[in-house]
Amino acid sequence: MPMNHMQPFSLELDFQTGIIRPCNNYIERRLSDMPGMYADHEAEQKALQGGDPVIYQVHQYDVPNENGHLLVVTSTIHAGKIGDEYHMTKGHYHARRDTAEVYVGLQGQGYLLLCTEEGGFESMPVVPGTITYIPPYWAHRTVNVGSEDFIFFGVYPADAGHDYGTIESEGFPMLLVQRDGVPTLVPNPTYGRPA
Ligand code: M6P
Ligand code: ZN
Repeated sequence: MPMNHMQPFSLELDFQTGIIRPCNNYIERRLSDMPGMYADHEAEQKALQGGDPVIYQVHQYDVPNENGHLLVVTSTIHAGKIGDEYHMTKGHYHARRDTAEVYVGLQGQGYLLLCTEEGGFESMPVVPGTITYIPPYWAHRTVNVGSEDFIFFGVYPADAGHDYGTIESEGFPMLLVQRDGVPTLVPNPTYGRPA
């Protein structure tokens, strides 16, 4: 075996919390880390003043960012809303657009929202046991529509990279909000325009 081959390894995944052990890349995103991403800016300001809540946590195990390697990652989105919009991830395209990703629902009630640069949009529920396939060229965002943590596992090419800028400036075509107590997709009034 050539010396530069990496050794196989295994990790422990806690399905109740989404924590991966060991974990060499932990990210915590608070509301202040995603300015202007929620449609209701007044509710955003209020929540920031009220303590800047942690919206989600990401546990990833980093391997070399090289073609051939895969990254494994979990996200734990805490339940809640900013205004009537459910807690969600920032959402991203892959910097290398021709790379896919797979998510597996582990806990809670979530949705996956996807869009393309040509204006395409799709959404699908993600619950424990759901496998979703995110093809190349689709931006992806996840949303917790339940009353407990929404936790999912993901795997994607290690050289994919994250492009946040496109979503930061354009947003997603649709928002997932609570209407009459029910998760409802509504058109994003500022889609395509800087927030
Ligand atoms: C999933 C994966 C990660 C991503 C995380 C949070 O676990 O797609 O690559 O980082 O969700 O989403 P975002 O990076 O958009 O904040
Ligand atoms: Zn991704």
